[in-house]
Amino acid sequence: LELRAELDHAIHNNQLVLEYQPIVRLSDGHTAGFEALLRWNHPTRGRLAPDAFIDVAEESGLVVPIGEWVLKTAVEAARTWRREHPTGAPYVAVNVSARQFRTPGFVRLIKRELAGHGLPPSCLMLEITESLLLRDDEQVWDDLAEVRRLGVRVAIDDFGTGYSSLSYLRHVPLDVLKIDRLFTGTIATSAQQRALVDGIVRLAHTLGLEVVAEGIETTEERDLLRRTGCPYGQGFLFSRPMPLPAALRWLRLKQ
Ligand code: G
Ligand code: G
Ligand code: MN
Ligand code: NA
Repeated sequence: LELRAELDHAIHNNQLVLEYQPIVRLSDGHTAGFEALLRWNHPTRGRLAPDAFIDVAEESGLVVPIGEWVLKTAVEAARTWRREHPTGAPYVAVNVSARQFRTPGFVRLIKRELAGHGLPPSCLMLEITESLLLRDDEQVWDDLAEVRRLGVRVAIDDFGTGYSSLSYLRHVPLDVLKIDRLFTGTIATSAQQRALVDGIVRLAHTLGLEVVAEGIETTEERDLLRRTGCPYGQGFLFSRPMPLPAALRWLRLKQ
């Protein structure tokens, strides 16, 4: 209960911040996008990652205003780096919780934020989880389809950690599959894991999905992924999540 009150307070007192982690094209290191990751500068407990408060946010409904703030802030960031890099500007990928996605008006919010900042929808990617897709909820699928009709891309996050059947991948309106870092972290030491990642990459290609491998920490992992045909990656090898000014410096150096 205390955390809930503090979180409410946090929204209004600028204690929430976004950091941006580059998503890199493995063939040449080009920055294709940034994932926006939420942090809470808690007055006494220091910097908190979402795992420490997202459940409370969900249960209390605060995830809705927080999600609005995240979307707005991320879109503003995308506009900022687009101003500096008009061609080939990176997209911004935003994590969207199931509760947030199912809030009435979510699609309207996206339209409003994009239009308000004069940004093409291709600048935005939504990262959703498998659990959202497993809901037998027609509204979710309609909303996903509508968002994609706008030109916003949709990624499935943490792929491979849920226990869903693969069959839904054929039907779901998706553009990108993000391979969970659980797999990335073991490819260098396990032939079995390597085979599994290879299978996921092929499956994605067959279904016309783009692939991003998460949690790349070593050049060995990067090279193995590149060799399996995985086009994009993200992880501490390239960069930790960083505040916007550092992300802009990163782009000036790399782009
Ligand atoms: O850096 P990392 O600890 O940020 O992220 C932990 C988890 O929190 C990840 O599963 C990530 O998807 C999730 N997450 C990060 N930012 C956001 C956000 O803005 N909204 C939601 N709902 N989840 C987020
Ligand atoms: O669930 P999601 O993929 O949205 O969460 C991203 C999380 O992964 C964030 O907490 C981010 O800080 C973390 N992360 C990003 N790159 C790496 C990495 O190379 N290694 C590890 N261990 N975590 C990473
Ligand atoms: Mn994510
Ligand atoms: Na993930």
